Amino acid sequence: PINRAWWKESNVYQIYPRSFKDSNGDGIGDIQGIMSKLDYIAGLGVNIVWLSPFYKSPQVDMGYDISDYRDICEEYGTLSDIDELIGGLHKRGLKLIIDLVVNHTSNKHSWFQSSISSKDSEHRDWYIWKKPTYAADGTRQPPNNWLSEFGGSAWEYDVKSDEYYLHLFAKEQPDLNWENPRVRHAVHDIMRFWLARGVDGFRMDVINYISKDTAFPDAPVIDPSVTYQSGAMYYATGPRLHEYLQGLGNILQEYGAFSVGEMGNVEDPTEIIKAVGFDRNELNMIFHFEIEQLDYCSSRAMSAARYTSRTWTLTELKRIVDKWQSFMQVNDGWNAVFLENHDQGRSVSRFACDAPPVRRVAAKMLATFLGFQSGTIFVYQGQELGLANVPKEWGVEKYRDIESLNFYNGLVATGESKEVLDTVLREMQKKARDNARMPMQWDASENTGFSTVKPWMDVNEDYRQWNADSQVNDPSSVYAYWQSVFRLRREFEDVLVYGKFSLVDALNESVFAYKRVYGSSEALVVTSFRDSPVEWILPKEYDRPGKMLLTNYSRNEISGVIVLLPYESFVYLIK
Ligand code: TEU
Ligand code: CA
Repeated sequence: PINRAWWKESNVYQIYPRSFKDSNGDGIGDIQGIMSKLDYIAGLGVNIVWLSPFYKSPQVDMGYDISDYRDICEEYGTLSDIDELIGGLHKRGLKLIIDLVVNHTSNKHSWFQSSISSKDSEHRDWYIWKKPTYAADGTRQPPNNWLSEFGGSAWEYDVKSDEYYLHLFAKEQPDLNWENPRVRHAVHDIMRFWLARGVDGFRMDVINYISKDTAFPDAPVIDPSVTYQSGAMYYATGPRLHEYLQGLGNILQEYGAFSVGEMGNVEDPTEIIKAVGFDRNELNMIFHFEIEQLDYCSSRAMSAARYTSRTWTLTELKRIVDKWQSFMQVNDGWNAVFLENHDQGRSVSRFACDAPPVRRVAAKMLATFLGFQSGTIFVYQGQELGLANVPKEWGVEKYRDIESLNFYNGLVATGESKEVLDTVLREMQKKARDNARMPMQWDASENTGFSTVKPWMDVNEDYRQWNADSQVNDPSSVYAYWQSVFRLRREFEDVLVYGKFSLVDALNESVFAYKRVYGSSEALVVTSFRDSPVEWILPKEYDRPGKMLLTNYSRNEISGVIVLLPYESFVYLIK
């Protein structure tokens, strides 16, 4: 029998503070803005809110570059606003988890300021400093060939000390040296600081990157057309990862806190199960990125992979979903199930279709696909409304994110043709992180009710049709559909939360069907990923009386050969 836990029965709503709601008319989302929307969030039926970084930050990477872990970015509010938020959520029975970004800090953090000030600084070895290497002709080079996730070398040279520091992300995000026990203690203290304040747990940013292979070997050349290469195999599951995670796990346990770790680029699933196994005392669950990378080109690295097109098939998606669902079941782990976050394109645009006639059913289909899997379901702000990617006409000047801009501007700098640049822009419109970062669409008024002034990032022009105000009281809306998903998960908890997952009709390239089984109850989930009708032969064992729990058209019965309408989906409970 499966181990039950409150966090397995929970579902999460992610808020990106800069883009959620502006309360004071400066065009930037803030904590009081979130306060004004707590009933909206509670109304959706989630149990946990995950708030992306709100700490003091130069905002080079939108708050994932933290300069003070114990204070709030002035644009977002004050510490007492956070206290108020915790109280407001708890009053409504919701928990708050916050982002723990401790693979790196901002270069403006006092630790780094001290570290870079002198080789003798007490914080020097809080970061990863290495001597240069030299080419045959004597030119100075970085310690190895690792590529930064935001382009260029992962090492930045410091003239004063003639050493390089490691930054797996922007050069303004130096990596902490977890080998140093003082660093680990400092992180533990930060966790205690927030847990004592009342937060209920953490989403841990790139937490699998904290232990690096201390030999820092050169990465193999996967893409010969570029100088720097992904070194992920030397830091995605480093030698001391689980030791460090257990250190974090001890504190989580002390407080009974929730944890979800972001774990991209992990090759070996046994490493994952060590991180999330029920009795391991590390993390509750992790995010993997295999679905998000379905439409990335795997022969390139980082941004180049993201912005090179790749077509995918439904059976590939099935293989990935089945792999993780089965894997966790067999190993007593637990999945974090998601399609969207602040780093990804909108799912309806990317995995289905956002064209007007089908957008609503397509968004509901994806809610069905996602919402009945085994795992804790994560919904990103706006996903519950079926919000879409940036308009196709947007030029590069409308984008704000360092990841896509560095990549695009790098191509401009090397003199790439207009044709190449246009291709990249087309891929950005599908997959750039900014797709998820436009202001949340609250109503049909100017600036979509997000702000009284022009927001920090342009709103999506479709906001007059697509906004929360028009959906919350409409039983046929995407929002209402998500409400049903969460209600059904509660109502049929045994089968929909704890039931065993398996694929149905696994080789079908148009229909993603699966079942959940618990004792004698069984739920059949059927979703069509096609924009035209498809015939689907109902497997004989489902040609039995049952109950339609949810449908995105108006189907009541199923039997024989079913003609599934474009993006049709349903959940059928067998009696
Ligand atoms: O993201 C880590 C990361 O690698 C993503 O940028 C990437 O898009 C994903 O793994 C898919 O390949 C986290 C944060 O979510 C992101 O916003 C930060 O920029 C990054 O860490 C650095 O803190
Ligand atoms: Ca504001």
